[in-house]
Amino acid sequence: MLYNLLYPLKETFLIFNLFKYITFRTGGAMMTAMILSFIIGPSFIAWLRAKKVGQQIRSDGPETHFKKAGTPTMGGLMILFTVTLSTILWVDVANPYMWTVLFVFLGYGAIGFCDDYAKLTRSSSKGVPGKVRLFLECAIALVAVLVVMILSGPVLGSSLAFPFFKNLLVDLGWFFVPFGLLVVVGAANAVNLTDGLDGLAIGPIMISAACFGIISYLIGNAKFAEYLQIHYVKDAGELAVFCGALVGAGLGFLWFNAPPAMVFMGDTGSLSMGGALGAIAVVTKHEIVLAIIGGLFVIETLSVIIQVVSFKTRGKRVFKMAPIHHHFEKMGWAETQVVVRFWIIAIIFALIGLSTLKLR
Ligand code: 57M
Repeated sequence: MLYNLLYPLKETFLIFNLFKYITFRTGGAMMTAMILSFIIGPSFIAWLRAKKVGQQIRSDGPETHFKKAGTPTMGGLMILFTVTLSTILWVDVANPYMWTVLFVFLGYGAIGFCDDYAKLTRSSSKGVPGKVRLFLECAIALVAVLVVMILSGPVLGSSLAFPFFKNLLVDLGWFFVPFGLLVVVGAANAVNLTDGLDGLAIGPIMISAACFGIISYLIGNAKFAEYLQIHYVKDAGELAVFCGALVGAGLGFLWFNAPPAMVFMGDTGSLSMGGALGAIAVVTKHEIVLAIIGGLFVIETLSVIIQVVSFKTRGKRVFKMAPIHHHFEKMGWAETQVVVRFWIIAIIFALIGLSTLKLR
């Protein structure tokens, strides 16, 4: 919004020329979201406490988690607020991709909120029925994927890009619709499964958001895209501003979610941020790279699939408990040890993912 209001006045106030630069506005969005989180965080958590928005802890989980009962959840509401406000403040509000990603972010946030709210009011770990949740997630993703396909135009809109190959695009036609759905819904649920230890999810979310900030910026710049021999997506650069806001809000949230956590993000946070990352991957044609950068989320999801399949078919567990972070807790690793080591793995995945930009 500041761009739309102030940049036209650049002839009179030279300094407003700065608003032309996506990098400057990304930094602005990041700082705004972070500072806002630090300011509102304490009173927001106090408000959640007053409303008794406390987490139910499953009795079949690791014993170390029992003491976490009553920790305020739905901290994702703070993330939704700070990211949305900072993005709208710093982005070019005429950019359609930004609204599409924001639609997924807020839509998935609303689904997560209903789920968290249902769990609280029913005082159990069962929220919105799984099928209803999946239907709503697919409906929102469908709208977003169709809009992206229209905005990107024929061929590019329905094509899948391959990392490590120069400008290799395979046109999936209408099959791109279910594929895009899988990316958005899958990303949201993978992040959701990962969010089971203090700080575990938000670290890799910030790492992925930072990587996708860089990717969006390069993809949306014709010169950089040509130099790197990656496909150019006009207007996608503005998504860097959203990614910057996500990193800023993530840092602010981590301040309060650092062990021992004062607040959990809830499904409100995990579904919204996961869904948004999926939507950004679809816009930037970096769906496969999302699976690399978000490799930790993929491992967490695979551990659940392997565990459930093994248990149902052989009656035996592969892991002491799934998702895999619980397995390491059960092996005796301290919670912070699991978290920091998983962050290290997430950083390694992110570096491999980013290298695909150059290694072609
Ligand atoms: C969300 N939610 C956390 C918090 C957070 C199919 C099955 C594997 C599904 C899976 C599941 O339900 N996953 C989704 C996991 C929960 O956190 C809340 O949920 C939000 C995220 N959606 O923001 O509001 C608990 O996680 C801990 N936590 C922290 N710090 C944080 O910053 O310590 C969360 C955030 C919180 C808190 O204890 O209560 C969760 O884990 O429930 N189910 C599971 O993950 C369960 N696994 C399981 O049943 N495995 C079986 C299956 C696969 C066969 C097995 O291995 O045998 C575990 N969940 C729990 N205990 N709580 C089992 C043990």
